[in-house]
Amino acid sequence: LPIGVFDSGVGGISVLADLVHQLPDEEYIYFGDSGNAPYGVRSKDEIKELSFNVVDYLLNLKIKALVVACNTATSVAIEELRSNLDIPVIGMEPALKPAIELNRYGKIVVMATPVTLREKKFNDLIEKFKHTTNVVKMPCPGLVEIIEKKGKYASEIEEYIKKVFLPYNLDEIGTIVLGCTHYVFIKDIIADIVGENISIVDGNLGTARHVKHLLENNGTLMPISEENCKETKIKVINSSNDIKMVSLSKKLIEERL
Ligand code: DGN
Repeated sequence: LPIGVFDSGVGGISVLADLVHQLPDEEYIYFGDSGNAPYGVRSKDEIKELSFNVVDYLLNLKIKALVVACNTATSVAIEELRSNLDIPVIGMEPALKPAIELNRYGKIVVMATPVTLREKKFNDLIEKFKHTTNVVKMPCPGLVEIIEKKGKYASEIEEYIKKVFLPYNLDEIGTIVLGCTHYVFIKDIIADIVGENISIVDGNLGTARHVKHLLENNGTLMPISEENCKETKIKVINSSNDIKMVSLSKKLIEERL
């Protein structure tokens, strides 16, 4: 059976890329709920309802594991999803731990949707590391919307990123955590603006490794094939019929392979 992956839009494709890279012999169904994006400014109840709708759809197609490739949906719905499903459910977590492990001088800035930064899940995570670090929350309302837009968006993103970093002295920042799967697509733009002295980390690889580990443990991991030219089977579904998602997924997956 395939692994189901979902996000409010294109963001989770960045997670899919790492999954395919780690587990090329699996099959995948990706559901991007662009028709209802962004989730990050909605109420908790709405996000839960939308998430359950997508998950029901994926379960009907039969999947062996669910990856919630969205930090926002993970923050509000992961526990309920876990208790309602009898397959492994893997969510996202802003990569605070990897950022701390980098052990760089300076602040750790976590960029994410307002919901992710406000929810208990993230605040529990900060609490866990409160003695070791200096974490700055940087909510980025509206950024997902720009990334979801069709066509070129680089200049709009540049303007946005410059504006959110304006109140900060870049010399005091050591690491930036991309706590939203959409932001992985604009990593290069962020890097150009903040400069090479700041590290930028995301949680995608951690999630992909976690999926591998869980499937290994429950005996449903596809055996890794000898020849690595086998093509991974990926089905992409989009609730707003956006072809950008299909072309993006092809591009990103090729890049990571
Ligand atoms: N990719 C989602 C996340 O990781 O939070 C974005 C959520 C949204 O739609 N705002």
